[in-house]
Amino acid sequence: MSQSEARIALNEFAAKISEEHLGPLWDNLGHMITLKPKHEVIPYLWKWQTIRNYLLEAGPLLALGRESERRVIYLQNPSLLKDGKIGYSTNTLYVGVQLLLPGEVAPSHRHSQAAIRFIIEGDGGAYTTVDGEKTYMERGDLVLTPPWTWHDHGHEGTEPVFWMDGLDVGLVKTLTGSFFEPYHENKYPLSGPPDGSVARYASGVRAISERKRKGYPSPLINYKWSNIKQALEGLERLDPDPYDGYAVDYINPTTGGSADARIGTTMQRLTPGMHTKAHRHVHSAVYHVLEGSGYTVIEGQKFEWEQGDFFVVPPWLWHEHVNTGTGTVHLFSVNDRPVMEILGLEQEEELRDNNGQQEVARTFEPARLSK
Ligand code: GTQ
Repeated sequence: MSQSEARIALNEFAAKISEEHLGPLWDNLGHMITLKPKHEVIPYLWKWQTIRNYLLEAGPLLALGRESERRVIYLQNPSLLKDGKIGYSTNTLYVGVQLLLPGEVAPSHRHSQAAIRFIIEGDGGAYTTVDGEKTYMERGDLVLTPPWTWHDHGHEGTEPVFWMDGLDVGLVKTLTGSFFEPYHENKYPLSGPPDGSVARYASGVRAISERKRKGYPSPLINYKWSNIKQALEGLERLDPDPYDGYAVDYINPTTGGSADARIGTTMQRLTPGMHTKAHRHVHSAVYHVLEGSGYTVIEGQKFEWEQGDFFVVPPWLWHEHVNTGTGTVHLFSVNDRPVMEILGLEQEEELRDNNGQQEVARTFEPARLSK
């Protein structure tokens, strides 16, 4: 049999077994087991003013209640929208921005997805209740609602409050583990005074009443910005990380592991003029610019950002960060690093060429979806 005859015979063979829902590995191995991570997630950037204006427009349009649950506009990675898909921010992560108006209540519910909130704007009168602990949310705070904990949001202040939601929606969907349950009342009953966990844990020490507590979820539900800021100031006395500047991971005080077991949370400080080296890693991340201005180069493309903006760093793409302003930059991000670590999938590589920095080939412009 000649080579081409053999190929034809093999193709016929493949067609024949496919009728029994069987496939030949020899044709598909390279698609299943790729040489390096392959995915459809593209780097993208969303402007804060666009999201904020649309949310304010949605304010009077959408009443909060059991039909709507939450007033949230979320980041749809353009490449994950194909084939009628809903589109998240990366394969694993969903990020949205939520608006709560004075006096409103977003009713209590629970779900198997992990969720974090990062507070962007408001006068401090808004709160989240997590399994009966009420915590007031100020700009820069990170609030956890671990999987399957009851949570509702309310607002006793006078100004609209905006925060970032991060959930592992894509991950849980892929793993077919989604469950949701509404609470039978709008508000879950309080089990103690507000911010009990902050009082017991937030300063790197813990109340002695908590000695026996260990494991997941984290007993601390609000990582106050004032504490995180202080930690970053302390780090400035040391050498910065070459790829991430002065950076901290939020941790569970009883384990030292990630604050949320599945969603990694990180805060980076870039001092004026700082330009980090490029690296790439398996985990993906969604960034929010808490303050400052600069840009991130992702695979040769420049993403310019300022306060409030969001951008996606997909898996295994080269990226580096630059502070171009006169002030300090603080970048908050959610990532799926804890999952990659637990599953033994995390890999990291540093860029060696060009002194560890990329050539900038083009600058990102948001593309409107034409319908
Ligand atoms: O506030 O509980 O953005 O359940 C998506 C799902 C927020 C929330 C989101 C949610 C919430």
